[in-house]
Amino acid sequence: MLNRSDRLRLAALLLWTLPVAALLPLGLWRLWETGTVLYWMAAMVACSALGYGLQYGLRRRDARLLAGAQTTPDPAWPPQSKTAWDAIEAMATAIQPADWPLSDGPRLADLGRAALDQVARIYHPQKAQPLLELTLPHGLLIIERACRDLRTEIAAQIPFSHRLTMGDLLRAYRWKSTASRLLDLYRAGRLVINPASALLGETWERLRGRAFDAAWADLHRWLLQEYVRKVGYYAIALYSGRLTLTTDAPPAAATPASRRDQARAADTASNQADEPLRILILGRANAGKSSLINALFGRLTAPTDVLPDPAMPVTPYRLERDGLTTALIFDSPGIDTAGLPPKTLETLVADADLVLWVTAAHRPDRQGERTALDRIRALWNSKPDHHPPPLLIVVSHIDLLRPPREWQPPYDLINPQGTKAANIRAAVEAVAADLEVPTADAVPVCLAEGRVYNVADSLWAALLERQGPADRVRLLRCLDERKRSENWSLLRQQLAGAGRFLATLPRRIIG
Ligand SMILES: Nc1nc2c(ncn2[C@@H]2O[C@H](COP(=O)(O)OP(=O)(O)OP(=O)(O)O)[C@@H](O)[C@H]2O)c(=O)[nH]1
Ligand SMILES: [Mg+2]
Repeated sequence: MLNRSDRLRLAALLLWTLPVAALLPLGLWRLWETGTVLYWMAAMVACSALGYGLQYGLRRRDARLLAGAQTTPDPAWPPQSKTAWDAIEAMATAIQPADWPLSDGPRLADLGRAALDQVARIYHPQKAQPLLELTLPHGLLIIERACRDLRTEIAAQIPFSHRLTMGDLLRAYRWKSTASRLLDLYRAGRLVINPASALLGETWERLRGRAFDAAWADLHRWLLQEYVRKVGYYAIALYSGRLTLTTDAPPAAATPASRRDQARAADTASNQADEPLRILILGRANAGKSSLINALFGRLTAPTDVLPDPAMPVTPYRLERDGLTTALIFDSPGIDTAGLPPKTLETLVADADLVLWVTAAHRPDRQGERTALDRIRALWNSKPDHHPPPLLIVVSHIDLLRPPREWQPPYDLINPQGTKAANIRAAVEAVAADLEVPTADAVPVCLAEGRVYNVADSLWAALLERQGPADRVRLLRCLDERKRSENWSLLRQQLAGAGRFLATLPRRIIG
């Protein structure tokens, strides 16, 4: 219903437009009189066709621009987050703009809630109302982040969005139906006065209207989809521990455990402020684990000055090299010895960003290693909200393969010539099959002192290749740690706040 002020506004508008609107019938009359009306019609058809083509092209360009301005998932997300993102993406794609008018605030809030619910359901599948698992500050954080991003995107993508007020938009919405009713009236009148031109005009109107409506629908759809994606993105970031309540910067500060290990590292140079990459060396006794560390360092690093830690039977060394995130590399006792109990092994692999598994090429009984490795893999797979650390198999003792007397590196292992090279290649394939890893993840080396081979080139290259995935594991590990410490520090703050409140309570009551 039009209220009184709207009606007066409408009258003002009519008075403004009446003289201009009268020009059309008057002009047509004049054209008719001079016999040029057909030319005018031809020009009108040509202009309409050009205009329609231009509008069509613009719409396609806009669609491309909008598609480019689309929230995408973080490539560093673990598998569970990717599942959640697929659900959000499916929800965004299925959105019909007609179902979600922008003027209906409560309905839009429902849409945001549905996106949140979608994510919560994946992280808390056993809960009937998973959304209720979210704390109030965390809920507010998602809204804050999603709104911040949407604001910058809208400002960047929608022309004049920084000049249009919410009132403008609402008024435009309210007026739309009135205006179209009036337009219908005008069209009917025109049809009576001049059927031919009205018919042409009608076709033109329709084409133009359709093109503009479609462009508006595209924008409307983009807005809704981005809204869902943004809410989903931050909900996923929060549930997977990548968003914490207190700070914004990606956390890579050294965790307490790594600070301790750095202090224990044989080479106690200045401690790194950033969290180091934690590389864990595992394997059976005598496989060549300690020799691997020496070969990687290129010199003997005696861990004599290291304090023995009975709870953690591993020895950390600092590993620095161009192109590699500063790392701590941990030497461990054989997995088949009493020196590495299963519980300790579990803690170690849970904290590792990269695992180097050393196995001797000349010892073909690998059932025990396979069992241990499968247990470790099961442990990793039980945490879908984490990436499993990359695993590299180091196949040592290749110099002892048949013929054992022959040792004349380098060997071409891609096109093996001679028995030794063929045996090395066969050993690598056997190890890969026994431990169920791709052959590309097994690197043959010799670690015997004075005979070190294939470490400086192939092994280092394989290590550096796995740095990206290992860094992702490191970052998630830091975030977990920060979330843990944040929980405590927030609780401390809140308790302190509550304490202050209680202390001043008597005064407040009396005052
Ligand atoms: N011939 C040969 N000997 C090797 C190779 N790698 C290691 N060794 C020798 O194997 C023996 C055991 O090597 P370590 O590096 O101490 O083995 P480890 O895995 O650290 O053994 P634990 O610490 O007892 O579990 C040492 O005598 C090494 O010199 C290799 O590739 N070829
Ligand atoms: Mg050792």
